[in-house]
Amino acid sequence: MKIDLSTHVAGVKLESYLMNASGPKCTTWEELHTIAQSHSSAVVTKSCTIAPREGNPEPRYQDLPLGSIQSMGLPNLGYKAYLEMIPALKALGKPVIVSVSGFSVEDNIEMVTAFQQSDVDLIEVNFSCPNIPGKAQVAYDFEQTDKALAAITALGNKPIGIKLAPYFDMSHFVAAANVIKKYPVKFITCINSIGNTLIIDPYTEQPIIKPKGGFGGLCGDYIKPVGLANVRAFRELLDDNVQIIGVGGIKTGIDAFEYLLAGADAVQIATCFEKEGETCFERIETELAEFMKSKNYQCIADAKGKLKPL
Ligand code: RRO
Repeated sequence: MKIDLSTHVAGVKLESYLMNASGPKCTTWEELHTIAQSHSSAVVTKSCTIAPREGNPEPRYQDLPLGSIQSMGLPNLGYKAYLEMIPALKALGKPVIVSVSGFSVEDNIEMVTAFQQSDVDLIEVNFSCPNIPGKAQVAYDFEQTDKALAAITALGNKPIGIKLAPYFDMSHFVAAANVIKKYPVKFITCINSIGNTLIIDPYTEQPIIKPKGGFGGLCGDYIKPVGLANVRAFRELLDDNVQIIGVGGIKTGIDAFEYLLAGADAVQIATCFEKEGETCFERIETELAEFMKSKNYQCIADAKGKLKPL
């Protein structure tokens, strides 16, 4: 029996539960084309800004034994380049999800308005980049999140979702969920990297990345328990008409299955894609299907959100 891994996010059908995350290897046309040719069920673009950006000084990314740390600083081609790529990307046959990350509400209004008029399938607004010197993460400021959502959810009919920072306190899950509930947010993506962590090389006595004195976003295995908790908490707090995309430390089919139990409608892969390349999508898909088969689950809905009480 073939396991059906198809799913829906904000009314968009995805042929499988797995896609790339905004972040690694999704900045240029060549990279996005590679994702479209892989088993990723959608093409998600690198977060864009109004103007093109080189990003932070290097070294700004380092592999770690259980993941990575990075402070890329939003290197991207500028939103107009992604706007122009959309017809060709769509022609490759998969849903396209654009990620936008303005430095102000006005920036986000300009970009969301433009993408609302495009052929993109979903718009993910990034409220949680931790790596811009002097800029706070919107997702940690609930008043700012409220104002931003009021503005960007009123610009058209294309589904809007938001990429959230990891939260670590139950009161913050409740506060974030209460703001989200006020607006037609169709999906949330959680979590972004754990921001402002520090890895020190004791031999050189230096940080291992350069920007912000070494402070950067922690990714990969280290953050999976945080990602699972965020997906679980929001699944319990939000109505079922808000889909949840899980991200954080997924590198095997069993990791993906854990996110499914927590309540994710789909998952995104960042660090594993960075390290392994685009073959990871097919590998993880096969592993997930095999694990579900071993448990007699036939489709995503059979296990979604079905974490059992202990
Ligand atoms: O580019 C980055 O430094 C970056 C972004 Br926009 C983000 O949302 N999360 C992250 O860990 N890095």
